[in-house]
Amino acid sequence: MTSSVIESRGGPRLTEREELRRQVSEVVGAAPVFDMHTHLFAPEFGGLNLSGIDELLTYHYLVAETFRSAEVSYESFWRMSKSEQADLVWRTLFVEHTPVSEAARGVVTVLDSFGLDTAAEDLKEARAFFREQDAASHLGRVLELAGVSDVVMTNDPFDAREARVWEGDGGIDRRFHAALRMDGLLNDWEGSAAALQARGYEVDRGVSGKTAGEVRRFLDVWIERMRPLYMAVSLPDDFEHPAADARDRVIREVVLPTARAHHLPFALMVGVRRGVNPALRAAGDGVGRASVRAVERLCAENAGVRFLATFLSRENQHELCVSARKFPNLLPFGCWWFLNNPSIIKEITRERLELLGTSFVAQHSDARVLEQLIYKWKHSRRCLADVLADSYERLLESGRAVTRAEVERDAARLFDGNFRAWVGQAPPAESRSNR
Ligand code: FIX
Ligand code: ZN
Repeated sequence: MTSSVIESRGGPRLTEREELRRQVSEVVGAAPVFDMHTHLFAPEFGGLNLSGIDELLTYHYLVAETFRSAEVSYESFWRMSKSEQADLVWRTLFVEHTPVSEAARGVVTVLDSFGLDTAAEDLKEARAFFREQDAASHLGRVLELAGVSDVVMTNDPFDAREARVWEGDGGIDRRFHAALRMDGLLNDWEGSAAALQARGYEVDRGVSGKTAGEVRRFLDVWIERMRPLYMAVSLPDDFEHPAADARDRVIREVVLPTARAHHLPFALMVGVRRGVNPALRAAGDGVGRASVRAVERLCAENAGVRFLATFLSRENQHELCVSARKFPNLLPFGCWWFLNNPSIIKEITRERLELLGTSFVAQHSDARVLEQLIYKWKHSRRCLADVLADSYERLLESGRAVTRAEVERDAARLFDGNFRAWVGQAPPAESRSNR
């Protein structure tokens, strides 16, 4: 036993600041992650899988940043091939400027983790490296480097490329799980109604008559096929509930009954302003402060439904914590998109720990390109370790020192356990046998 610890029944208590911080960093650095929201796909989805340096550099976060510094018109950028775009992004953000933004630093973290030159003049070495990788072992290596045990995809029941896999005979890689995305139904009801009619469902634009039952029948089929862990939707900053629109009717008459019937949580991702600058395409979405009350009302009216919620605006974060204190059927998750920056992750996580203890999901990656898992989780782990260590230090000042076992329990809850419990997934075999 060192002088920095005192034995207790739960293991040594960490009474010395430096040792405490060292152990927190070690535990948080190694805790397995259940990545509850990504845009990645299981290997069986073939071409939908994005990987490699060209995909990393043409991530929409970096495309938006490139337009701020490169002398290029939207038209000529979109006319370029993917590798020409990647070359331009690299030259602009990594050679001509210093890659200090979070998304640019992320690429540096990825290159560094594979031992590649992070300050190269061009992409020759990186391209050769990714070309040589065997897809299956590369996937295993990335998950290992990121410390991710499980990945939740974003699955669109209207996407024909996905449908071919779901409708096929083979299973999918067990490390990947489905999430049934409802954006089509809830953000483009007219388009979805037409698509459903084309598939033989008796629906109408006014969401009347047989419509709700027919859409539920459609969802039942997809739930049977995908076995999703939850249903999810991204919502605009002006989302309201109740509201006199098709979206609200579909939520009340289709989504909530489906959630009850299948015991499926409903994830709300609120505050995106799609197409603020359409010329930027996928990079053109913005953010707006949204109504947390709309989510509160959904939670209050549907006590039997479990909701997951994340808001895109920094200004909504405190209110979300307060709502979660009022509604045990509300689980806040992640630091989404424009919030996924160390300064804001730390602020939000501190706020959540102070108001909710460890009863939230600390982070999701939102990765679109496989190797992003490495940087997103490495950077987020660093933030969580700092913030948790600060909390434990304050606890120490108040008279209670934590044990390493308690730190492990907290990290496991924040990265894995809270989400697993919410979606009814059994804990991993190892921790089950430890109980
Ligand atoms: O709606 C979403 O799931 C968003 O995360 C994406 O649409 C967004 O483009 C993104 O990649 C953010 O990280
Ligand atoms: Zn997303």
